[in-house]
Amino acid sequence: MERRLKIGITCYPTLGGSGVVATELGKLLAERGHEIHFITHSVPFRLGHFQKNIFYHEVEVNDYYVFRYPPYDLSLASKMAQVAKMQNLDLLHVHYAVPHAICAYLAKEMVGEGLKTVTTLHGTDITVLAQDESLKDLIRLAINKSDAVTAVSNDLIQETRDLLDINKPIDLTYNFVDKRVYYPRECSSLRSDFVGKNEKILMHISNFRPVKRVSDVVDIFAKVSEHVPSRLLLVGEGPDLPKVQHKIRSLGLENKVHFLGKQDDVAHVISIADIMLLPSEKESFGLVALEAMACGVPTIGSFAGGIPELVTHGETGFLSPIGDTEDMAHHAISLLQDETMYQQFREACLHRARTQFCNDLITAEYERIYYRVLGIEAEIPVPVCD
Ligand code: GMT
Repeated sequence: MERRLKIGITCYPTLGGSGVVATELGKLLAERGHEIHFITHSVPFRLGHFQKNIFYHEVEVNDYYVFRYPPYDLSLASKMAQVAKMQNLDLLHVHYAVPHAICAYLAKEMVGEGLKTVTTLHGTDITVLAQDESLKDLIRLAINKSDAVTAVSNDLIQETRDLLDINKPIDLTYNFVDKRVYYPRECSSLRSDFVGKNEKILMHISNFRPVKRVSDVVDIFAKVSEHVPSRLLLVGEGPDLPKVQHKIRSLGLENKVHFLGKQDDVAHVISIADIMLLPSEKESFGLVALEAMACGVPTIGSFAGGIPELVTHGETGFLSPIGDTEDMAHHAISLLQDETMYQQFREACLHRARTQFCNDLITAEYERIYYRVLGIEAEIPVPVCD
């Protein structure tokens, strides 16, 4: 192995795709022999059991009585600097620009140039927050001060350039799936809890925020269920959940829709689905569509953001303009009614996930970036993913 690195990782530990990517990446890097220090306010939810080379440092917020708003960001920056000095870290890799990238910059100012910083942009840190004039300059500063910046799709790279007028290079680091976890699971018994032999399952997984357009999911399902005996499984929770529940009741679909709440064993749950629905308004990549792809489940979704870089229209799923639920339903119906086409899509999904987005490939990409910012000459072979 090339020189073993000591890396601090900061992410949102309790929710979201960026936290999943950061945690899974940390675990994979640790397996490859690097020393990983998670610096977060709680244990990352995907961390799982004890693993060699992984350490966790909790950020504690100082809530001194004069503070109306206890300064989490400053506590995080101090903790990053403290861990970096104590553990002799080579670099800090932060996920999501706000506030993590700016905290990393502060930490570097405290530690000195020896500490390098890498920022990964995940989505709404740019597509929503960088549109906010009160944050724009701060996000630009954070990006410009990072030794390397990566983003999870070409679309997000372009949007970052356009919104923030950034000229520095931004590396592309797609989301990935661990092929040892995401593959089609045997799930006939779980499936039979929800559907009969000739019924299909449509699924949506998200944090039910407005950008996910979960109401569109219900509209698509309402149209599909008129033609194909089917059920809709909704996984996750969030602010739009009550609105969605109301819509389901008003359309009289209560008996055909199941709410599964938050689920940990996503690979198992996804494996029972026939189609994943992702009609988002904004989606820098769409990790859930990749997880579905790796389990052999095609996605019907929108052309938003980076989704077309992941879902090949007409091969591993179908995409439509944002909000065009009629077209999305039409695609879902034709796919579900044509078994031969469905099997072709399934095979294409499995192949694309394994070869283009496998864990080994993307982890090696991140390693290459780390060695580059540290000025270490390293030969990282391109892994063969088949
Ligand atoms: O940007 C967000 O909304 C948060 C973030 C998260 O933590 O879930 O999601 C983004 O990051 C994921 C991992 O890189 C991407 O797969 C999601 O597409 C992206 N979400 C959006 O762009 C809405």
